[in-house]
Amino acid sequence: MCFLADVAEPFSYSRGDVAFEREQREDEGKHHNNETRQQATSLARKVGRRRRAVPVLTSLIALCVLGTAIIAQVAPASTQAPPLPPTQEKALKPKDIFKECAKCPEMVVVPAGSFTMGSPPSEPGRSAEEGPQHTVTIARPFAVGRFEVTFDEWDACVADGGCNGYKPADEGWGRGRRPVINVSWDDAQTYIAWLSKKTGKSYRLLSGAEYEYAMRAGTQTVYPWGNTIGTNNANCHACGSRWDAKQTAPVGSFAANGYGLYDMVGNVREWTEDCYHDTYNGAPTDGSAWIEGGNCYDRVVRGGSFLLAPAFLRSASRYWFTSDYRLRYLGFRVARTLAP
Ligand SMILES: [Ca+2]
Repeated sequence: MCFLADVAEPFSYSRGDVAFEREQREDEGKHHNNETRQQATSLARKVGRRRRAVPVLTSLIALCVLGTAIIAQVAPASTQAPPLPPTQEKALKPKDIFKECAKCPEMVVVPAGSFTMGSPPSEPGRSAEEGPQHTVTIARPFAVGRFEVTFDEWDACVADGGCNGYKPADEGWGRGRRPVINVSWDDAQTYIAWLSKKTGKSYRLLSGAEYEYAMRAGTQTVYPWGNTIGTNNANCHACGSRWDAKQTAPVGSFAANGYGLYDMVGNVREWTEDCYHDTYNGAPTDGSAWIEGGNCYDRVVRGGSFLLAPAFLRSASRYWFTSDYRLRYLGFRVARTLAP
């Protein structure tokens, strides 16, 4: 068993500790990267060069061959995993998995349902902002990223001309299947805009309520797997994993929760759509993002990270960061509303 007080945690802090945030920001935030924006037009230029290389009056057969070559180069991203046709979208069942372009995030269908959001006053490690507990009912299934958005997925956005050409630093831990880090809430919105445009579907962040609902996956325990942190269930400061307090783990390195979602607990903290409110008084009860009446300069983050003590990984735990913070333990995953 592992409690917050047991952990000699260099990065532990008091909730609302603005000094900590400032310190973190100075230490590791704002990795403004001036790398040149990758040109998504490179393929078009290749095609253009090929066109110029073909003699003007060669046979129709040669033109057909060229056309086929162009299609072969352009097609894969859109044909390997096309956006879901409406009939297939309507037929989706909970736990079904889909993705809508070759390098788009895998999405899992989460069922409709109700849960108790927040924590009881008796829960060790909780804070006042986790109350009052209230019932939230999510009327319809929705889709949630199976994993945190990875560097591979982020870099595909940049290569395709999206994400403002921003290539976040990986801290020397590697890119690939590790979760993208050093991305602000504002950066996450650029990825979502690219993904939505590419697929023609409305991708978005999860609301805070959706995050907790999807993380709990039908449980009301402190963690999705029980009331203690256990061993090697996640990546945190004292989770018993090989990455604890050092770095991110490749996504999917731990068991999925009951809805088939990975790393909702730990690894990187994740941005949500919610603006920050210091209690749940007046919170929506339908799972929608809580924007009204809040401080939208600060956005709610969820799930804890590889640097944080187990108390911050509790299902009810939440925190916030200013929307332009870029931190080495902060990423995101995407969600999508499904057509009825
Ligand atoms: Ca996470």
